[in-house]
This record gives sequence, C-alpha cells and structure tokens, in this order.
Amino acid sequence: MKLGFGLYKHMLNASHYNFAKQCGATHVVIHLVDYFGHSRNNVDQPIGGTTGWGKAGNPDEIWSYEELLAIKNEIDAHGLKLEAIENFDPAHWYDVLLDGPKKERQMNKLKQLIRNVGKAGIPIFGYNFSLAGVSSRYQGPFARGEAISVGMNGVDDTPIPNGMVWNMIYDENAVEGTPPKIGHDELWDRLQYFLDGILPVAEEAGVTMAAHPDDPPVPYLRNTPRLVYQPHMYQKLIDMNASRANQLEFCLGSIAEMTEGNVYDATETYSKQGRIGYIHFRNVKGKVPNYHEVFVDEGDIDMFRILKILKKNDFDGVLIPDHTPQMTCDAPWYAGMAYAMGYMKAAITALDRNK
Ligand SMILES: [Mn+2]
Repeated sequence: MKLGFGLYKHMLNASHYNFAKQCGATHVVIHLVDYFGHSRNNVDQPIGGTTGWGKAGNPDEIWSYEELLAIKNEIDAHGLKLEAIENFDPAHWYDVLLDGPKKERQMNKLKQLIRNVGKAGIPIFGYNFSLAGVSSRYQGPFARGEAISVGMNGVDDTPIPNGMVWNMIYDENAVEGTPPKIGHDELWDRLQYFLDGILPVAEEAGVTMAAHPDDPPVPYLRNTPRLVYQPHMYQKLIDMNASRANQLEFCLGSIAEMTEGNVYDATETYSKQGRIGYIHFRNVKGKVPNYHEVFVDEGDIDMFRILKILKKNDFDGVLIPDHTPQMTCDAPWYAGMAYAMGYMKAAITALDRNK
C-alpha cells in the first residue's frame, strides 16, 4: 500500500509538493477543478451550500496533453508520483450528467481528455457521477478538542437551479427554474451511456476510471436522485461494464455513512475483486442523515481492521486522507492533514512489519 496526498488546484506548486513529501507521501492525487474561486482564503474542503462554488471552467477547453505532462513532470521532479486526477470539470460533462443536447459532443471531448491523461502517463481518473454533488453539509466544532469539521444534519431539498450541476455554474444565462425530477433508473441509464463510452477508451489509454460514491449517501438530495448511496450499489456499477478500467474511488467515510451493510464487508468485497482504484482514508461518527467527520483515529471505523483487509486482499494502491478536521493553530488545514498522514504512515508501517 502506498501513502498519497490530495492537492487542490491552487496547491499545485513546489511548496505543496514539498509539504506532501514531508508528510511521508510517495504519491499525489490532484484536483484540476477550481472549487475555491470565490473563497480562496478557506483552504478547507468545499462544503456544498445551496449557492454552489462558482463558475465551472471553459466548456471548449479540455485539459491538454501538454499541460497534464507539465504537471506530471513537475511532480516527478519533486520525487513524487502523480497517481490520479480527481473529478471532471462540470463544464466538460454537464449534458452527460443531465442527458442534455450536447451530450454526444461532450462525451467525445471526455474521451479525448482520457486519451491525454493516458498519454501523459497518469494511471487513474477519479469521478463522481452526481447531479447535486456534495450538499447538505455544514461546518462546526464536531471533532475532538472542538476541531472544526464537516457534518450533516438532515437532507437539503432545495432543488438545484437550471445552469448548475455538481455545485458549479455551467450556464450563467440559463432560464430560471429547475431541472425536471428524474428517477434512479434514469440516472443509472445515464451512467451506462457514460461507462460504455469512456471505458473502452480508458482501457486503450491505460487509464483506470474510479467512481466516488455519493457524499452524502442518501437516495435523493436537492430534488435529484443519487447513484451509489448503499455499499451494494457499487457492485451494480461494476457489473454494468466488465472492463478492468471500471473501478472505484473507495471513500471509507462515505461508505461508513451509509445506512445498510458495513464498511468492512464492503472493503472485503471490492478489494477481493481487485476493483479499488484508490482509497479515501477518513473516519466519521454516525450515519446519514446525521453524521460528523472526525479525526482518523476517533471515528466509528476501525482503520487498522480496514488496512488488514486490504493487505489480505493484496491491495497495492494509494491511500489519501481525503478530508480531515482542522486543528486550532495558524495552519488548521495543514496541521489536520499532517496529523492524518503521520497516523497513516505509522499504521501502514506497523502492518508491513507484522507479517
Ligand atoms: Mn471521499
């Protein structure tokens, strides 16, 4: 197992690569979507209120081979490996998510993007097939020592407005109103179209597509159906397309928040099938619709038990902290991350020595 670190777009620079390395990371997972355009001072994870995070990117410009290679080379130069890119820009696939008129054109661009990712030598692309994205979450002193973290307290039913998907505005001039309410079968049909289009291309390009579950995992939210909100729904996603490129961005926190099954069985089931692309290694207390994100060592999940299952099933991929509570100091996000990284590094080392 390898220790990785997640970096947001505004952190793709030398000092953050050094920080990741100082935390013991050998690999990084990067975000290329700027979720923080209107709140740059807050470097915590994007929360997901009703107003969204700002404007999506340029629909006509996908990330080019040249820019992806330049980022990869810079990360290489710092002695780290670029394991994955996390998330599409909503501007690049809003009509794939919404089954809109530009769906086919956007699908072709996504295919080109995945070819670029493969050509640049980046092994994994993480995505979250979701209309509302993260939502219904709020911040408070929920973790040990009143550390600020994220929680959920009930479901937000405010419909997403036209022109917004996945918390970002793709069309500022959209007519007022909301997209029509659809059922779960319709959402799965849209996923089938996406998987059947992207997976053959990904396979040929040497890229693994890794699906994040719903955060938070509830059946409906903001008038939109959710896709993977119980552990067994991951199996449905895998069974939709047998390609080996069809894998999971396995988020322990989101899975533990689900009301059915349990996170240990899910880890066993999907690591045994060799379907885990990489792991979001974080802890929570509670389940939807009432839970809190907490420090890695204080939540409901026995993280050592998870690591033992992963090791037994020969999982050899990357783990990143995903989110952590912020610690009370001059650098709350960084301290929280460094704490999680130290814990993870020690846990993996202890497991490897205990053969
Ligand atoms: Mn996650």
